[in-house]
Amino acid sequence: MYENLNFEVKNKIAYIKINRPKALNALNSAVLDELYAVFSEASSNDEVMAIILTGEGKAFVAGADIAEMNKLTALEGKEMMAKGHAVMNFIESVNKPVIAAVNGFALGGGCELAMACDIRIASENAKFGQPEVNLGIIPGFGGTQRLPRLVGKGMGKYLIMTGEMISADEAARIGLVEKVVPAEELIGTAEKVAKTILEKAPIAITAAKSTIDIGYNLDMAAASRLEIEACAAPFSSDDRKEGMGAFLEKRQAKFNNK
Ligand code: CO8
Repeated sequence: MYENLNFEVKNKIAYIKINRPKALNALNSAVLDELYAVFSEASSNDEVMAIILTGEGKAFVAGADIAEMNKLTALEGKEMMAKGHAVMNFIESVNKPVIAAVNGFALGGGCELAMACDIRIASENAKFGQPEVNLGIIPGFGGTQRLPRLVGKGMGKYLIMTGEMISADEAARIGLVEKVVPAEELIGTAEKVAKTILEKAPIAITAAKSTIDIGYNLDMAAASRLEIEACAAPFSSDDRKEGMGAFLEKRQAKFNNK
């Protein structure tokens, strides 16, 4: 049981909803601990093949909890940042696709949380931003690194140095989100994307995720070697035989996920 989260598993999809709407789902230490725990649970549950993360109410997450942060010494702040990084890095490393269904404000630590997910679907009313400079700090849960990697260095600096809040459409235009849909279609669209991925060979999906994430931080020569090694595992799998065999026999592939 979680105090600040709802968690359920249905049809191979784990649904995680941050449920602290009175504080716009702000990430305090307890929420970060629970996020780590729930992603561990979803990751180790064999029934779960994809994860959808969303928020209750009008926010996805409005950032780290400012009331809690305000009481921290620099050393305690550092510990909180390390905890935030551990959560974001763990989400990124989970060997199942993670889709952020961004239902409202995704600010500061909320934008950082969405960026740690593999794919971001936003409702039309969602808002994104890294407003930390308004509080006298900079992003501390990975934003200075993940944002420029997603939207480019110039746009990353623009958003972090101005603290500007942008619309879902603008976020899609700059590559911060992959799809924008009406609010009532948000979870359905995230499910549709998850189901499309679940129809593919699971070993290929896991290999694609980790090869992209690890390779992104390597030089091209090392990244090429990584891809060659990483493609070897799915290449020798039954799913590869099935996928290619099905194509050649002009039939639908039946992977190990059925
Ligand atoms: N932390 C704590 N409480 C929050 C937060 C937050 N980030 N955001 C909103 N709340 C609370 C409000 O205080 C308010 O509480 P109460 O009802 O008790 O007064 C309640 O949620 C509702 O908020 P508002 O009344 O402000 O709602 P509005 O619709 O008027 O405004 C906004 C919505 C625009 C989202 C506004 O709430 C806002 O600007 N929130 C703060 C956004 C922000 O600055 N986020 C970045 C935080 S810093 C950060 O994430 C850095 C992470 C890494 C650093 C780690 C260092 C340790």
